[in-house]
Amino acid sequence: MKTRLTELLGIEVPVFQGGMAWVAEHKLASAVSNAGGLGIIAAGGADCDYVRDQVRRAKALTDKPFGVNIMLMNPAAEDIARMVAEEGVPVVTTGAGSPEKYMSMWKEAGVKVIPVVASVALAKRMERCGADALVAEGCESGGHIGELTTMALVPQVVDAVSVPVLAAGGIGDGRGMAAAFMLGAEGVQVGTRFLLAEETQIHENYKDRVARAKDIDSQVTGRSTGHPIRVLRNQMTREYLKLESEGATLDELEKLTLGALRKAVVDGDVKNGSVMAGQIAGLVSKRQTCREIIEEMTTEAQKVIREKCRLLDI
Ligand code: TUI
Repeated sequence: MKTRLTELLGIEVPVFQGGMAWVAEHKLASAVSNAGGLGIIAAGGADCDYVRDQVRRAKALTDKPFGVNIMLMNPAAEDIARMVAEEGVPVVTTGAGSPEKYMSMWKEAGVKVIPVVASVALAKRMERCGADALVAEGCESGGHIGELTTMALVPQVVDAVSVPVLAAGGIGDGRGMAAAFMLGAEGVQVGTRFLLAEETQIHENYKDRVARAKDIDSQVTGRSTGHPIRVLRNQMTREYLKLESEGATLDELEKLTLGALRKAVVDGDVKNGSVMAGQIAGLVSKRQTCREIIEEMTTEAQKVIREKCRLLDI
């Protein structure tokens, strides 16, 4: 499956594994890269030494390209930005901000830079300062989200820039992947489906909660604080949304979400923790290896496109 993106990065299939904080560590990332996609280590809120160690471990497990996602609200973002250049990490993706000030350093180090954007304005700015490609992430995604849906965002970003665009948000199978191509994307980034990958080392309770999720189980906390986060509903979201509707202060709300992702991912407290997952969680229930996920998605995408062409007499 060749697109400008597979050529740019030297990968076999245009599938990125999303840089999920606390979830996407070196074993998952290297498994995805070994399966022909682009595995991504999430820096999340971690410190630089931890991420450097993860990078070195990934290098030991794969000869294929892999990436590091830098969450730009992390106080250690600047140190991590320098570290990925020093370590010669092949690809960096960024989230929750603009990586403008690091771009020239990464370009000089030969790092491919692929910012995650949630608006056309940021997409254009990123292309102007040298982005090699972009991930256009719709608000169906889990975690920190923007305003627009994938269906509305992707074609508008594709029209606004000339670099390759990957679609993210709500893509969990070959049909979603085929739809992304129809919108003009040249690749997809998948998060939620990889939560259930066999190589994903998270608490079994988290996997089980995602596997049991129904279509309407997804909720957004933090709309009033300016940090909207999509999670699966539980005791924490019930309390949070009640407090939020009563006009609670930022401090009161943050008490509920501080360390909440770790609580869910590591401790398996899926009642009081933050179970970040996208709207597609209701479709995700199979435990598979990364290789099986990637192969199934790509062959299904090819099959549905072929069938639709036949049906439409193309
Ligand atoms: O970054 C994400 N998703 C994330 S990061 C994350 S870690 C976290 N944990 C707890 C609390 C808060 C965060 C969990 N999920 N996706 C990429 C993304 N970036 N989505 C939206 C944006 C975005 C939003 C506004 C990017 C830039 C932006 O504005 C920047 C500007 O300067 O215009």
